[in-house]
Amino acid sequence: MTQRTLVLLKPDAVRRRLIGEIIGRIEAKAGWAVTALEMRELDQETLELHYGEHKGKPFYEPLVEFMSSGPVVALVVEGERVIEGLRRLAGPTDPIAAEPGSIRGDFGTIVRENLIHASDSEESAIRELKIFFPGLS
Ligand code: RTP
Ligand code: MG
Repeated sequence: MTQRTLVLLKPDAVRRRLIGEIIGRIEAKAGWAVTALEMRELDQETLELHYGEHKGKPFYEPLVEFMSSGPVVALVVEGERVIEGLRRLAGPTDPIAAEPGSIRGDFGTIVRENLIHASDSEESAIRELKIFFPGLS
């Protein structure tokens, strides 16, 4: 099943010069391809759309502050079962709980600064891709 997912390399990944390392791990997966890529700063409106499900939670405000603290790299990744696969490659939200070998397990520090976002379902992927890459057919 070929799918498309949205990946964000968060501001900590950019600051720590991990863009190449993370994209390298994604591209190393056979059959996965980066089909669009953009570095950009995220405004409040975009973040509210993207992380709207978390509005009102205690971590929401610090999350938005962190996500707007520097540029992110937004990617479209396509491939076989890429939605589930990228969530596994990223590892659990909390880097302490993430296995070595996963991106968050190898490089993550605290739960908020966990380097990477990847859509968590087909519905999320469709919704999020529209926010970041509205021109995509
Ligand atoms: P993401 O949406 O960024 O891919 O991460 P996720 O699905 O693994 O985690 P989610 O529950 O959607 O949370 C979104 C992001 O909010 C930050 N967070 N901080 N307790 C906390 O301080 C806390 N919980 C979550 C993380 O940056 C998380 O990735
Ligand atoms: Mg999430």
